This record gives sequence, structure tokens and C-alpha cells, in this order.
Amino acid sequence: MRLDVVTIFPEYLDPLNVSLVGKARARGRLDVHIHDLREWTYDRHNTVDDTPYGGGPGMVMKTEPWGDALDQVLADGYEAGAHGPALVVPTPSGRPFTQALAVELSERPWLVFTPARYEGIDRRVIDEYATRLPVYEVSIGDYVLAGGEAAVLVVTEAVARLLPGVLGNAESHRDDSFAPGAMANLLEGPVYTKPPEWRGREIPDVLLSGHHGKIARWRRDEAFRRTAANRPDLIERCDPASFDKKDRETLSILGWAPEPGGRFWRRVEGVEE
Ligand code: 6GU
Repeated sequence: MRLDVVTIFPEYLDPLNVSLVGKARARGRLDVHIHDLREWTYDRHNTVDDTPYGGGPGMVMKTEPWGDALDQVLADGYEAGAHGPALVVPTPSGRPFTQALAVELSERPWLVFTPARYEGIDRRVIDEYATRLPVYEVSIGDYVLAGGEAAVLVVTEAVARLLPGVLGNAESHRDDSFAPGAMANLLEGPVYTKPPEWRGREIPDVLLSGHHGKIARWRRDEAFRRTAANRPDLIERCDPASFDKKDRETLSILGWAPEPGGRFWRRVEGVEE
């Protein structure tokens, strides 16, 4: 997979040299190219932003540097043999970045990221490239960052670990929380490793039992417990047909009940954890 990033802070992307993404690059699974947007400015001050039409606070990133940069990045990529580019535009007004979107992006051969600072990029730039290639405007969560560079790191890490030959164990992401079809989209429960006792704290007996059925049951119950506490929206979204008898008992203990139609589950008011 080829990745291009155009940014006014190239050094912000230095973490792409370390850890899992760095290893994917070293193994030749990822070909990363970082570009400084200011290379496509031609005035003394290397201006990339200007005041917004219509007034209001902040600054807007100008069309010309982005247009010239993207034209050249795309031309150079094609020249180098890349194909099938998609533009990934990090913005708090984008669609939510999810594991499903990470999987979709991991199946593309070439991603071009355009992290912006200030109030974002002049809309005409995105509209222009949307006529030539798929554009994904993505937000990594309901909060506002000062720029899209951190989102590029997030998206890249989520995508890189899905590439064949990057995670050692091909089974590893089948069980991910949010993996399509994982544990009916429950969060993962707690994990433990040696030593068996630490500062007077032991690990749950069932994990030492060697009884695979009981261990799987316990893990599922813990997943329910954690999901109900931290992400009740995920429980409500579950198809109740995917709950077995024990799941329903667990949910009931945790204060959930089926709606009259039996279709949705909802937290019962006034039940303590
Ligand atoms: Cl992708 N960019 C910025 N600036 N803020 C964000 C974001 C992206 N996702 C959530 N907040």
C-alpha cells in the first residue's frame, strides 16, 4: 500500500517510522511519502491560509497550494506505478472513522491524506478531487483537534495492522472489539498474564481451570459487563437473537430488560451497578 501525506508539519508524522507502522514500512508492506505543503507556495511568506469569505473567526487553507500539491503527488505516484488512489480528508465534520472503514481503506492500494490546520481547506479543493477519485472525509471522534495530523496517525495505525503480513498472527484481528462479526460487537473484557499473584491480587480461578467452555463463557460475561458499563449504545444496537440464555441472565443482572416487542434492550432506570 502506498501512503502520501501532505501537511504543513511533516515532523508531526515522524511516529510513522516506529512500532507497527515502522515495521510495515521496513517489511515493504507500506510505502510512505510525507510532503511539506509549503513547497507549493510561491510567495515570500509561504502563505497557505487566508481569511474566510463571509467573515467569521479563523483562517481557511488556500486552494492553490493544495491543488498544486495534490496534482504533483498524484502524478508522481502514478509515475512510480501506484494506482487506485483515494483521498482521505481528516475533519471533525467527516463521517465517523470505524473499524469497518479501516477495513475498507486497508483494501485500497493507495491513500492520499490531506490533514489541515486552521478552519479547514477551501471546499473547492475537495469538490475538485472528488470528480477524479474517491474521497473519504473522516472524523476520529466527537472532539476538536487543532489539526488533522494526529488523525492521520490514528487512521494509518488502524489500517496498517490490517495489512497482510503486518500483524504476525493472522487470527489476531478476528477477535478485535468492533471487528465485523466479533463477539456480536461487544468490547473485550479484562486480560491477565503471569505472575498468578501480584500485590495480593489473584487472577480469576476460571482462567486456571483449563476448561475452555467455562473460560469462553466467562470472557463473554465479562465482555457484556464492560460493554453495558462503557458502551450501552452497543448493547442497544445488538440483535437480541444473538443473545443466548446466559447472555440474557447477565444483562438482566446488569439492569437490562427486553422492550415489550422483545426487539430492543434498554437500561432499566434506578438499578445500581
Ligand atoms: Cl479528523 N480533525 C480535527 N481537526 N479534529 C478532529 C478530527 C479530525 N476528528 C475528530 N476531531
